[in-house]
Amino acid sequence: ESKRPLVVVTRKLPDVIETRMMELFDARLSPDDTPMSQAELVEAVRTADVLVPTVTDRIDRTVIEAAGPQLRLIASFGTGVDHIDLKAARDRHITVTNTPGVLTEDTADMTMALILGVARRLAEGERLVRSGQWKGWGPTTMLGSRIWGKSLGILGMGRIGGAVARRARAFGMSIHYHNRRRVHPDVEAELGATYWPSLDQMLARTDVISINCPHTPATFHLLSERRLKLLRPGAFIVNTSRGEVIDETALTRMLSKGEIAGAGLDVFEHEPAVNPKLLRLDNVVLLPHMGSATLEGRIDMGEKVIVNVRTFIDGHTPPDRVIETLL
Ligand code: 8YV
Repeated sequence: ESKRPLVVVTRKLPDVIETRMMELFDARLSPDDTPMSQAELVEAVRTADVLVPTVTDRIDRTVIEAAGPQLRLIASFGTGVDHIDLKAARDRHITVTNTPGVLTEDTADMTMALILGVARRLAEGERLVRSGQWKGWGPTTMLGSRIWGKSLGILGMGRIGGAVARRARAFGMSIHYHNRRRVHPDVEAELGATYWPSLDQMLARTDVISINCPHTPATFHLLSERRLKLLRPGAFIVNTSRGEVIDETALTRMLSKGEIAGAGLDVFEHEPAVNPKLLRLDNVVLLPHMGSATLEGRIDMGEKVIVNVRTFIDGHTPPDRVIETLL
């Protein structure tokens, strides 16, 4: 019998996934759920045949260059791959895979939750009730803004952007999007979405902007102070993608000054650190990166990781291979 591959997993995964991994591989699982340090990652890649990192692991050039020659696959547990230096991996002929598709609907649900949460002041209302300060119903208390009839600008029309568009349409919003490429006309028609080749022009007619693009060098701080200023009066922003796409310092300043009406943020520029000034604002809903955090989704992600690893080990191209130049 050939030697089973040593698969090192950096974080605690759902039990069913860990059990399956132990059946299939020489799996080194994470006993506790603390993120690995760079030193621990370097140590892991010296002997691992396959590394299964998550979004909390910076797989930078240092880590990749420390890998022993046996490391051939990085099978990431997650869709975003901005934590992995893909060029360094390519230089070492290491294949990278991710888990797209299975967290699309969950992340789109969370995007809607944030849109509704900000517009209808959900977290603020909840805080009011819990504080014991609620004085009873009043015709002008806790007024939010209606999302029906408002325009939603989707930045990044991939799988998640499309799932957000379908939902938002059912809530009576008009759908606009900006993307590097225009999507197929049939898809556009199905989503009822209007394409804006110019992000600036889209922002100028947007009431709610949703970030659904990956973080790449091209999208870093794409929503700069200058661009945020283009939004319509009363506009707000939601982000379930990556914090780096927004200039968080500028956003915080503008929220404080009321230049942006609100924000629903599931992701931050320096997670788990959150700008302390954001914590003091009432017009923001802040979540701890839980856009895809459903039990079902995590199991689906784990199953995808297993399929990628098994396919690769059997000598075939894994289904979710990340091609760096396509990002
Ligand atoms: C995951 C995410 O929680 O998949 C992503 O890109 O940001 C999250 O949905 C994370 O990646 C798990 O590693």
